[in-house]
Amino acid sequence: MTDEETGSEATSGGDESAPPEVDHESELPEDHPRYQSLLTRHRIEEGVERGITSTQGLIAEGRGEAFDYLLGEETLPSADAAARAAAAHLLLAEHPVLSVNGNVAALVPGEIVALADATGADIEVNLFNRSEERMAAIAEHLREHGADEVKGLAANARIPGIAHERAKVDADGIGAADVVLVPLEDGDRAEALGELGKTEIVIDLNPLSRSPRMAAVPIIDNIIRAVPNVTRHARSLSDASREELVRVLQEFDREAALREAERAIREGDLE
Ligand code: PTJ
Repeated sequence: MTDEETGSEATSGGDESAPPEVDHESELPEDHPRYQSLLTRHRIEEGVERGITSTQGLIAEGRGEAFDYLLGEETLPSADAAARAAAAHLLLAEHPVLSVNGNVAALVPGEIVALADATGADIEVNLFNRSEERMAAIAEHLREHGADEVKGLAANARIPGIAHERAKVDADGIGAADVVLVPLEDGDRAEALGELGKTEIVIDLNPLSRSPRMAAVPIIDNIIRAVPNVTRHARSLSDASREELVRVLQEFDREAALREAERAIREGDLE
């Protein structure tokens, strides 16, 4: 669509209508009041076009976006505290793993690589709608964004108690992990990973969803903001002693984080 067809007003700040279709995200107007939402939609759409994100991922994104709208598209102080606790868990872990699905790969590929670098975590692709083509496309996409090694393709271990494709993991990846970041998922795998004694960090905009409710650390925030925020905390905690990191974990209140997010969504002031 051209500017003439949409009217140039559409791209100016203050007008909340979507700007004309863009080929690259750098063309999105950063001063648009709904910039973050436009960026997210653009990345997800491109993810589907590139065979990275499933069409169901579009629906999941729409659901997340509604919650983010009610949160005012901002990181709550309780979500920031959760991001700090997540960083402490990842730094204390023997074998941390960041699990990546089609939405995560489309939305925050470079940011996941940066978090893995800051915490020494492995990156593993794990899909609900698993196909060899999508697995390969996501691994390639992550490598293009700087990942050295991407796990998940061997699929030589299974998580007990899961009937679907998400049960497939790498024995030396999620299979051997003590701490796993599990963003944007349903509750089945979160529950099964918990039963294996793994510590779970969940990023999900819905505080009522089963996966954040199962997690040791629920980060109720948009993944676009949450992953860079965990990385920022990991960098600032990189010289912290074991005792200091344990203190960060002890000070974090998961129930309060869930409660605060639910309160903000139900009672939020949408000025
Ligand atoms: O790539 P695949 O095949 O593994 O499939 C991935 C999807 C996301 C399609 C699959 O895991 C799925 O259907 O997930 P659900 O059950 O819709 O759950 C997704 C959760 O993520 C919902 O609670 C959404 O509110 C939340 N969510 C969506 N977008 C975001 C989000 N949370 C944080 N940031 C987002 N951008």
